[in-house]
Amino acid sequence: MSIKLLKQGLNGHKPLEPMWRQQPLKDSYDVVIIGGGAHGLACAYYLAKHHKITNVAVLEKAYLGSGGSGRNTAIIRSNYLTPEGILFYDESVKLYEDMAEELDFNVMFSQRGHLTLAHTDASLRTMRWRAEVNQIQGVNSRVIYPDEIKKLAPFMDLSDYPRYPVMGALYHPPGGIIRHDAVVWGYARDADKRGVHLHQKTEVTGIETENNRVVGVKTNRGAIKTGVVLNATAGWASLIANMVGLKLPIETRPLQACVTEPLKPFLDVVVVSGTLHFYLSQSDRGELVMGAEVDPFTSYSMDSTLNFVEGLAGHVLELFPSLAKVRLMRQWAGLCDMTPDYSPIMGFTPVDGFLVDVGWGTYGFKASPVSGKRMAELIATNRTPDLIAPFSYDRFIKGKLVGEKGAASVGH
Ligand code: PYC
Repeated sequence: MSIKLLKQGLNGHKPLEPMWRQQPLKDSYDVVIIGGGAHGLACAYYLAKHHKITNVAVLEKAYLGSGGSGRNTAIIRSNYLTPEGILFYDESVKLYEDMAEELDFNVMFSQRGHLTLAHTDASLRTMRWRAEVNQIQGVNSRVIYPDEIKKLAPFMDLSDYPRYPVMGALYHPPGGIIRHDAVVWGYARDADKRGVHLHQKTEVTGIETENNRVVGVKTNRGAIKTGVVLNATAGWASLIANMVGLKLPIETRPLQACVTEPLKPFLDVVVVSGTLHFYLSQSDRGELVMGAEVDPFTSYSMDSTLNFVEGLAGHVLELFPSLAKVRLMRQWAGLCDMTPDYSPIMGFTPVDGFLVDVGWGTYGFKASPVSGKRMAELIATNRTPDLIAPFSYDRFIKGKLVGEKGAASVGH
């Protein structure tokens, strides 16, 4: 037990301190970050910590972490398909490994391993390909077969009985799950301590430009002068970009997820099946956290549907028939900004001072630390760091796409 925890226990109950302050909205900031999720907060944190840029406002139209950061299934991994994607997400995993100590906040990162199942010869081939590219980039991934899978997930049906029997899996030991709210709160608390202003219930209603250069932001609480705006939103990225007349190659689709009642611990690995379209993990509370592919239509709706849970449950039960009587407790949806190549868009845009950290599809949460760190570096130095250069806006104009569809959660 930590000394801090022991002291708190012995000192008796004290009212909780707010984790960040409510600040007045100033009429000018050096940097305005739109979106109070893990990406925006991480960028604010790194601007303050690494670059001593603290005259920064994070604007969030609802509450911190109310968007994708609080709606994802908290899976962390770096077993991507392209060298660019692998290197990028690998830095993120490493930053997550140090996060609890760095932020002095228990983010409950559990590196329990991540299995992507292969049910056909074709997907086994893709897993071998991914394993090789991962290993070349120094990332720990390898293909394993049912005898080893059985040891990692003893309750999974590895017989010939399921409609799609398991032939093998890409095993990625550093992958795992984390407490997503804690990541948001940890970054928010530290950014606040360093002088960043966090403004909740502050909706951006317009962005002002002069001669193709950002000069300010309009909000429901008043106008702000600034020369740098970072669009770090998910779900609303195209609408924010439209405010400066910029079109993003993004389609927005809902993604649903759900959790069951708590069960005794029985699953100590993250299981993903691209063919059966599901991912499943067991949280530290014992709940099964489950999701599937994005809804098959574009929409800004965050309604949950029966259709979704019926389809998901059918697929999960194919491999875990013993869960048939488990009850669902909660279901929710978030919005995903899908790009044509299933990679994000980060960096400068044709509008001076308007930067983007968008297009995170269903894989944004796991990139929060690295995108925050590297976007902060870009803002501070006015140079694009090599690690994020492949994800620039102009790759769509130059035709240099970074095709990650084969490794983007489940087959969308
Ligand atoms: O990319 O690992 C992933 C993921 C899991 C759920 C949604 N996306």
